[in-house]
Formats: sequence, C-alpha cells, structure tokens
Amino acid sequence: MVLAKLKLTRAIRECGMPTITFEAEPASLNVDLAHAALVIIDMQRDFLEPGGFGAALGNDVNRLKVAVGPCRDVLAAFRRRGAAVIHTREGHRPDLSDAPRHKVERGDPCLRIGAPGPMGRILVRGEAGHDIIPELYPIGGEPVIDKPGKGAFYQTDLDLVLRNRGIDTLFVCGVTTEVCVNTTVREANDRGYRCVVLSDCCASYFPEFHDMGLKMVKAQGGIFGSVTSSRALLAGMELAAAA
Ligand code: TIU
Repeated sequence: MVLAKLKLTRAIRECGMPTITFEAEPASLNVDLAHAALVIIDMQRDFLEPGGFGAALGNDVNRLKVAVGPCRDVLAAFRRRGAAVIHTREGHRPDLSDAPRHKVERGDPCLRIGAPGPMGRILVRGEAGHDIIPELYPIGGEPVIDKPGKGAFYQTDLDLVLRNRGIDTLFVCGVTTEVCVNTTVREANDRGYRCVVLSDCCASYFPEFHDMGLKMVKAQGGIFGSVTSSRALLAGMELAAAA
C-alpha cells in the first residue's frame, strides 16, 4: 500500500517535471529535475546561532546568515515543483559512542561536543542546537540525514535514499562551504553523482575559504562539479515552467 503510494507519487512527480537549463561554471547545464535533489547541508542552530558548536570553535556565527535567504528561495522553488529535497545534520549520539575521540577532545573542555550549552548539549542529536533553523525547517516527505562526520555519505544511508529515488544530480547548499559542503561534494562525485554547488546558498566562517572552496569544485573543467547561483538556477526553473 505504502509502496504503491510512493510509486504513484514518483510517477506524478516525473510527469510534471521539466528539464531546466541554466548558466553555471565551468559550463551551462541541462538538468532533468525528476532526477535531481536539493541537498541542504547542516543548516543547524549549532552552526548558525550563538552558543552552539560553531561558536564553541571560536567562529563568528553571523557570517553564515547570508546563505539563509537564498536557501529559502531555492527550497520554496523545489517544494512548489514537487522536486526532491534532502536535509542533513551533523551530530552525535547522546552517549558520544559515534564521536571520534580526537574530534571530541578539540578545543576548550567546557565547550566540547557533548558539553552543556544554551541550546542543550553541543552537537548532540535531539538537543535544540542540533535542530535545523526554523527558516529552512523540513516538511513531510523531505528526508533528514543524520551524519556523524563532515561528509553526508559517511556512515549514513544517503546513497540508498538517492538511488531509491533515481536521483543522479545534487544541488548542494549549506554550511560550511569548505568543510561539510566540500566534503559531501567530493564524496558524491566519487559515487557518480553530478554536483551543482549553489554559491550564495553556501557560507563559511572564513570568506576566503568560501571563495576557494567554490573554486576548487569548478576548477580543471569541473573536477568535483559545477557552481552556479540561486538566481541563475531559479531563472532556469522559471523559464522551464513558462515553456
Ligand atoms: N567548523 C566548520 O566549518 N564546519 C563544521 O564543523 N561542520 C560543517 O561544516 N557542517
């Protein structure tokens, strides 16, 4: 019954789903939206709000806010068209049994992973800080992938979820550009997915790392993938919808 409903939902989605064309670097792209997913990496309170993991590492969390508006616009466009959306969250089990010792022992002992903070225990699943920011909160039908590492494929079922939906192209947003976004794109590229990083939907605590993180993806003819902007992607989606 559930399987039949899923198959029907996918059939309906694929029927109405256009191929979109948009400017990107190193070259413009055509993407069949029926086989694409928006992957929003770690837009969690722990990274974007004061008192979480990002702040505990000594970062200015305000630097990441710039990505929220563009992410929200692209998320709304994907939802309107019934295209696939996936969210990820970095974090650990409450007993920290999935957290490598060297990751936990970094930094100030009072602010380590698992230590109490204003949004609950830092980077621990189930705590307020671990949750996704309200502006981009997942809705029904959008899988949330909990990951213990920086890459979204490492020790998760993301690959299975994508393959079950017939997805071959990932539009990647989130934070931070050079850490979890870049690691995920590299993992995805090696697994055969085409990655398109949305430049203004990503952010870093270090502007120079953001710029370099994007350059690394698109260098050498797109060694890990392509880079475009939310505006270019949305323009492509609107053009296809009007056709
Ligand atoms: N510290 C930093 O830039 N990032 C992370 O620890 N995780 C993610 O990027 N999600």
